[in-house]
Amino acid sequence: SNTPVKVAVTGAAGQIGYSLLFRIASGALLGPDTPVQLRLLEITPALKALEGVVMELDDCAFPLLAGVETSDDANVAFDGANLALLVGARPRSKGMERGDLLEANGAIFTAQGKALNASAASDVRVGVTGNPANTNALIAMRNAPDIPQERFSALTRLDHNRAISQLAAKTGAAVTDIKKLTIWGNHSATQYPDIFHAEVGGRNAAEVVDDQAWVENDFIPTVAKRGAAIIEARGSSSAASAASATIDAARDWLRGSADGDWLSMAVASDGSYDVPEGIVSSFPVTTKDGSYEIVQGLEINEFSRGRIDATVQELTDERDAVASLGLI
Ligand code: NAX
Repeated sequence: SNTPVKVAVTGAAGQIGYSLLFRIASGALLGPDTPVQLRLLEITPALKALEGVVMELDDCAFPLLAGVETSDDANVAFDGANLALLVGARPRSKGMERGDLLEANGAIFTAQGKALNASAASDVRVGVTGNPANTNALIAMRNAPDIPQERFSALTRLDHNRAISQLAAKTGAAVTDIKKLTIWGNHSATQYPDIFHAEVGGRNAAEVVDDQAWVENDFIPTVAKRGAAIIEARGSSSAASAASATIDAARDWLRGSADGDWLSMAVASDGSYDVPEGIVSSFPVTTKDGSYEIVQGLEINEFSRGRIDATVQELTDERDAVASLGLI
């Protein structure tokens, strides 16, 4: 029999959810032969809006959609989940300090970590999109002691895809010609998109570009500030592209990265590249059958070292802040 894969999505009535759910239900995540059951979590005041989204899912008559459950209880939504996409989070509101934001999200991700620990399937993979994504993933991981920490990741695939698009435009290449790009560190303005190991049509990208000023003054800030540019243009934050990256990341994690290429994923550091063990930081990874491996042995030049150290410093500061709040 073809048992449906249970995919839990939090924040399902939000903007990203409105794009994400329909693509999962259409087969973009698990392929054309795998039925999917959606298990949707929202806060109580958003359950009515979520019912409207479910009506639209019904109205698509997706052949692969084997059912939709909704709840405002994480233990119900995560029950038996094989994949949990944690999209819902508390946005920063006016006048909110960084510490307040970490605390508000800490409450959400401690509870969801505990619920995953208690209710999810034994093969669960957890992808965190909701911001601050790296630290939210760290909190969920540390509150789910029975789930191996390699089952948690935070989304830097949108940054990765943005960087591929910018590099393709600069070099006149197709996006499919760009390989081995890396996002290091935090999904924040300090992230470091690294082209020194990337390839454009099989040639070293930094040599093809041959313009360090462009890398420093144009490429890196454009990728790192893309989210703000989209808010400025669209009047709301990136949603369809964030949903698309959430799908790409989960699909490649479960089904594997391409030969001769790698991906960017924020995962628990094992100390590789002198990133302190335990923080959730973005690395170059290869994936296969739901597991990842951090790409080893890359030579890090002085410029990259400084950028990696800066974004990692921000992550250790966030880790220290949530530790002092008792969240991990
Ligand atoms: P929305 O505000 O449209 O939707 C968020 C939804 O989450 C809301 O419906 C809300 O009710 C729900 N929610 C809040 N607390 C919840 C809880 N405890 N349990 C379940 N649901 C809860 O935001 P949207 O634009 O969809 O963005 C969602 C998150 O993705 C935000 O944190 C956003 O900052 C983050 N992003 C992360 C990106 C990344 O690359 N990692 C890029 C896009 C996006 O900015």
